Amino acid sequence: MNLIPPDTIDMQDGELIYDANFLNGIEADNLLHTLTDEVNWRQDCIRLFGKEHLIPRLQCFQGDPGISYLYSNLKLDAESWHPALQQLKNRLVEPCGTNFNAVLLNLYRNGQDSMGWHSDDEPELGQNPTIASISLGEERRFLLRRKDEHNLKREIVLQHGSLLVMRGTLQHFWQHSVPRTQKPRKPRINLTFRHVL
Ligand SMILES: O=C(O)CCC(=O)C(=O)O
Ligand SMILES: [Mn+2]
Repeated sequence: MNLIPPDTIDMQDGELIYDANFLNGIEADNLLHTLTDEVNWRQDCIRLFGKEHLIPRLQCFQGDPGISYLYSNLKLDAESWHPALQQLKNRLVEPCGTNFNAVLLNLYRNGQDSMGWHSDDEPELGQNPTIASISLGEERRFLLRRKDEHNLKREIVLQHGSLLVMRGTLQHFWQHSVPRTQKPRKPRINLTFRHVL
């Protein structure tokens, strides 16, 4: 897909807006290195069908004091904001029209790290959440498929420094994923800013 930023992708239900150059190259490089070194990255376990599994990536949840998020049966209590992310959050208010109070950080160490099909539809995100997703580092494929018609798909290659906004009824009708790949891939960090009720 070749998009001129920022662009709205036709989704039928829900809105998807992509800005390939939200951060300039230097900002994106600096943020990638700072977060790689300074975030308390952890590999959590989730319980699926009674079995414990290590999630295939590292993560960290940050936000305002007292916020927690129940995600795949895993309760994440927000750590305090990294100052760089608090600043970034403030820059998102205008383009997104929302104030975020938390961010989920994911570190995909290589092509084997991934995120399976899901929607960001936890009750604590409210009815029609706006989610702002910033990508840093290696480009990875971000796929969407309709819940009622899995063959109907969209694909975006999320670039270093890009912003993808998901909003409206998108999470009701679409799932998204970051598939694993056999190709060698350098690390990638993704930040999803959310408003947790
Ligand atoms: O890494 C990505 O681009 C997607 C992350 C995601 O879907 C999530 O954190 O819920
Ligand atoms: Mn998601």
